[in-house]
Amino acid sequence: MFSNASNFVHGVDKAFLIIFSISLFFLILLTTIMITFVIKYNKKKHAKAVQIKDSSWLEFTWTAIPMILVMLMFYVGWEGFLPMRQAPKDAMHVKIIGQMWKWSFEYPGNKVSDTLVLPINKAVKFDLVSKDVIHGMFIPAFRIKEDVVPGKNNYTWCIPGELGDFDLFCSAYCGVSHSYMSAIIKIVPEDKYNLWLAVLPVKKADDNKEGYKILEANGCFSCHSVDGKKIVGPSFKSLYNTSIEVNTDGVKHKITADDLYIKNSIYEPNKDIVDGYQQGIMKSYKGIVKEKDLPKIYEYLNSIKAN
Ligand code: HEC
Ligand SMILES: [Cu+2]
Repeated sequence: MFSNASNFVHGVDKAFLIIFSISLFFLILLTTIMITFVIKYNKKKHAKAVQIKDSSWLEFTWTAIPMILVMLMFYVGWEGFLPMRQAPKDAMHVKIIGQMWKWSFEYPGNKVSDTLVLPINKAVKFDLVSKDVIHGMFIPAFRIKEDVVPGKNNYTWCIPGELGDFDLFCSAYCGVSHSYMSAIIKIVPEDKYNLWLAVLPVKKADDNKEGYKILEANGCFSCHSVDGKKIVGPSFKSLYNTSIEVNTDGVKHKITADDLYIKNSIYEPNKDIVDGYQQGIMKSYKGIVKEKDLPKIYEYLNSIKAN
C-alpha cells in the first residue's frame, strides 16, 4: 500500500482503501443487524407478523446515505483515474507492442527490447499497439492497466518512483499461451538508462519482409514462434536448412529442412511429423498459401535463422 513505485499508487490505493472500508463497514453492520433480527423476531416469540409501512424518515435516510457514499466512491475513483489520461507533453515515449504471446518495447530510434527499462523519476508515455488480438497492459506495482486493442491507438503513462524490477502482465485472455505473456520492467538511474539505450540494437527489418507478412496473414505465428520458444508447433528459428528429426509413417529419420521439406510441411503437414509433436494439429495450407509465395517464406525463414 502507498508505495512510491509510480505516481498513481497513491490515488488508486486511496480509492481502494475507502471503498474497501465502506464495504467492510456495511458487511459487519448488515450481518450484525441480520443476526439480531433473526433472534429478536423469531417466530416462536412473535407468532403473528405485523406490517409496518410508510416511514418517510426511514426512506429518506436509506436513500440519502447510500447516495452520498456512492458519490464519494465515484469521486475518489475519478480523482485517481483522471491523471492517468493526462500525460505530460514532455514525457518520453515508449511504444509497447503486444502480440501472441509476448511484449516488445520500442524506443525512439527504432530500437526494440524485450525488457522495459526506464529511468527513475521521469514521465514516460506508453503508446499501446496490438499486432493481433486484444491484450491488456497491466503493471500491478504501478497501478496501471490499459487495454491494447488492434487498430486503436491507446495510451497510458506514469512516473516510476522506485528502483528495481517489476512485472508487466497481460490482463486480457488472448489464447493458449496467454499466461506466459509477461515481461520484466527495470527501473534504473537515468545515467544507467542512457548507457543501456545507447547500446540497444536497432530493430531488424524482419517485420517488413514479405515472407513475414504472409505467415502473419495466415496465422502461422499462433503456433510457431520465431524466437526459439516451442508453442503449439516447433519454432521457426534455426529451422531453415538444418537437420530435423521426423516421423514418417511411424519411422523415425533425419531430414534436411530445405525448400522441398518446408513446402511439404505446409501442404502436407501430416506426412512428416516433427519428432516430439503430434499429428493432426496443423491443417494443410494447400490452396491457402499460394505456390508463388513459397520462395518468400523460404527467404524469410532463412533470414531469421540466426536471430
Ligand atoms: C494449429 C497450429 C499450427 C498452425 C496454425 C500452423 N502450424 Fe505448422 N506445425 C504445427 C505443428 C504441431 C507442427 C509439428 C508437427 C508436424 O510436423 O506436422 C508443425 C510443423 C510445421 C513445419 C515443420 C517444422 C519443423 O520444425 O520441421 C513447418 C515448416 C510449418 N509447420 C509451417 C507452417 C506454416 C507456414 C503455417 C502457416 C501457413 C503453419 N505452419 C501453421 C502446428 C501449426
Ligand atoms: Cu495477451
